[in-house]
Amino acid sequence: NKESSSSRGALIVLEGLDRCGKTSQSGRLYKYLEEQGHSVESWRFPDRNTGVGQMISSYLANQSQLDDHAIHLLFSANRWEKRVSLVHWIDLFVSELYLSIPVSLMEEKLKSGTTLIVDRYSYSGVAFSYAKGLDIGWCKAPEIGLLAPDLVVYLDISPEKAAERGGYGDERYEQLEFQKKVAGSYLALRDSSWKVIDATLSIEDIEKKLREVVLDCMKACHKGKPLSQLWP
Ligand code: NYM
Repeated sequence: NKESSSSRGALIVLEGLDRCGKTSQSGRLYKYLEEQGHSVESWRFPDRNTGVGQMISSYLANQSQLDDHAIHLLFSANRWEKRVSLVHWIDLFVSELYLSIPVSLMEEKLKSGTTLIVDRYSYSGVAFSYAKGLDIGWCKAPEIGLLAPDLVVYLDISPEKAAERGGYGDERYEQLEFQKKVAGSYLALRDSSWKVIDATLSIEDIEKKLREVVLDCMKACHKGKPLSQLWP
């Protein structure tokens, strides 16, 4: 129908410390929205599938060393490369036939009505680098002009509680002392528009609260709330 074809999807971002439960909640939310018949995709940053993403992945696995500023810019570049398509068609050479397949990135998806649930975004970028001691203004600068989320949900857990959950892997940053600094960074970044959910509630209670704020936000976007850019 006319209304739904002209309405856009919502850009929903989930943030929080490592082990706060973001990834499982985004999976549950995705499943729910899809079952309700919404056009929805589940994204995450870093996106390790691109060339830049592979450099990030090897840095996180301690397989390469990079200056703190350099890795910060790579995380940001990884978001920029997913913002908007440079070319709308990619040519694939398959047994002497050229096939064209459309490539649609963040902006096109939202404009065509797809809601994106994104596990980490610019706030992670700033929070982790600021926790290392970089200047916060410098950290925010490369994110200027990226699409601003319509909703940021912060899954709130203390670093100590998150550490108790176990399962910190071997990746960089997954240590209690550093996570305490990251928690401080998030506090500095948070504003009143963020929806903060207590991440120590039961999985079902978190899921319920998350659905409520997300559905409200999707309604506002359907009604014509314009897309905007960082930092508002
Ligand atoms: N991280 C993630 C950053 O330091 N900057 C960023 O911009 C983003 C998106 O990467 N510990 C950090 C946070 C995580 C790590 O993320 C890997 P995940 O969600 O564990 O794949």
